[in-house]
Amino acid sequence: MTHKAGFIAVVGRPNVGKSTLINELIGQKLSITSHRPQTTRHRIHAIDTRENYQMVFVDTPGIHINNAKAINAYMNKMASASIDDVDVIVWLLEAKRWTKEDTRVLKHISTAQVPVILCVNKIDKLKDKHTLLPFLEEVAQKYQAGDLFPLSAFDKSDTKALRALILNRLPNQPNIFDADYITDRSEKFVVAEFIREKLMRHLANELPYELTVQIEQYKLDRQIQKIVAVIFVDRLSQKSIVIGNKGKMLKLIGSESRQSIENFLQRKVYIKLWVKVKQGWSNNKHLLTLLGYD
Ligand SMILES: Nc1nc2c(ncn2[C@@H]2O[C@H](COP(=O)(O)OP(=O)(O)OP(=O)(O)O)[C@@H](O)[C@H]2O)c(=O)[nH]1
Ligand SMILES: [Mg+2]
Repeated sequence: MTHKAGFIAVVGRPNVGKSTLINELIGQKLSITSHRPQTTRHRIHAIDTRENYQMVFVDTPGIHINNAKAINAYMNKMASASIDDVDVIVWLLEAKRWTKEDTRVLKHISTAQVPVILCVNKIDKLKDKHTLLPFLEEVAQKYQAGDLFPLSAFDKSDTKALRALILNRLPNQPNIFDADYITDRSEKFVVAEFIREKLMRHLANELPYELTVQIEQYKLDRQIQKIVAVIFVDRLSQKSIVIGNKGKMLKLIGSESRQSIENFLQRKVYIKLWVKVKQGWSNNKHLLTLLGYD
């Protein structure tokens, strides 16, 4: 039996469903998702190892146009760098929604030297499926991909078919990582991201991107994972939003984070959250490095 393995970059503009699709493809929640654009900030590998293959998915921040802040430049750089050095590119679009940012992604993709699978996601949202065909034709005019694949990330038969398509394009080679690896990131990193996911889901409307999470303490104490994390905000006024009326918001963030983390770690978790102001972190290269954006 031949064994296949390789890196698959999943790229596209923010909010098209890259992280959702990767979680579905590997069958485990690893990458954080939310209804807000620019949820993913760091490149992360999600590894799926089976008897006959190892797929290493590279989740990337959405390529976007607003480049003003240092963090935006960092995110775009991470995303475009991921297009090189992979074996397959999955480029994700959203059904019937081509934007200027998709045109920007197209520019990066057009120089790619590896097979590109162009996926049109969220087709479950279309009321009339017949309207998809003209969109696919329009897309095919802009870019001739090896494969054009409409799907819904939530549809198991779609993700199964996509997995087979990816497998077809992977080179024959042994595993790249140990079979029991699921990511290149540390447990602590994933835990911090899960907390940030809850913040994005509940508060992104109030504080778009001015949030980051740092784990201050992480230790196993009699089978219980003890976690102390600090939520950094940009301004003092944002601190009270995160804490909420009588501390309600922070409590909710804490309890939802605990559930996700327990699911991921498969052990009991105790979590304590603090909120601190670190002014201007999202536009300060030095602070970005200190907070792990390097
Ligand atoms: N209806 C529908 N919603 C989807 C589908 N795939 C993803 N979504 C939703 O789209 C939103 C964005 O999903 P993400 O996976 O966070 O998108 P992303 O491309 O990783 O976004 P960034 O990390 O910000 O670049 C979430 O609310 C998802 O639940 C789909 O196939 N159908
Ligand atoms: Mg994402």
